Amino acid sequence: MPKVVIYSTAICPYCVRAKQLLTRKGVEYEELYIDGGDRKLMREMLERSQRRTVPQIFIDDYHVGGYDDLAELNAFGKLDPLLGLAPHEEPEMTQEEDDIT
Ligand SMILES: N[C@@H](CCC(=O)N[C@@H](CS)C(=O)NCC(=O)O)C(=O)O
Repeated sequence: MPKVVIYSTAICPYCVRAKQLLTRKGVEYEELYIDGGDRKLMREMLERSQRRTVPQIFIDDYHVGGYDDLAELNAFGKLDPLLGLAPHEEPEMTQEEDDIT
């Protein structure tokens, strides 16, 4: 499974949403707090993402972006392949359900 890294801060509703989405998928992630007094981490996030807001999410070296970007990838079915998750298969219809449609 690829490594997921989230640059975040202690108070950050968008970070919470991003983490919830990943947790729902059973994906583990490493969270790096850029407000913990370690300026190196802040610089690292700026250099890697060219963005100043949190969260900034990386799947291995792929820069996803923020929560909106993560949610959009998910809505278009592009997130699971990036995460190495098996494609979601719709259950086959029973004959009865098929007759209705
Ligand atoms: N559209 C962005 C919004 C991110 C955002 O606004 N994050 C807030 C914290 S929850 C932030 O970094 N605010 C500081 C700023 O705007 O400079 C996303 O979905 O990640």
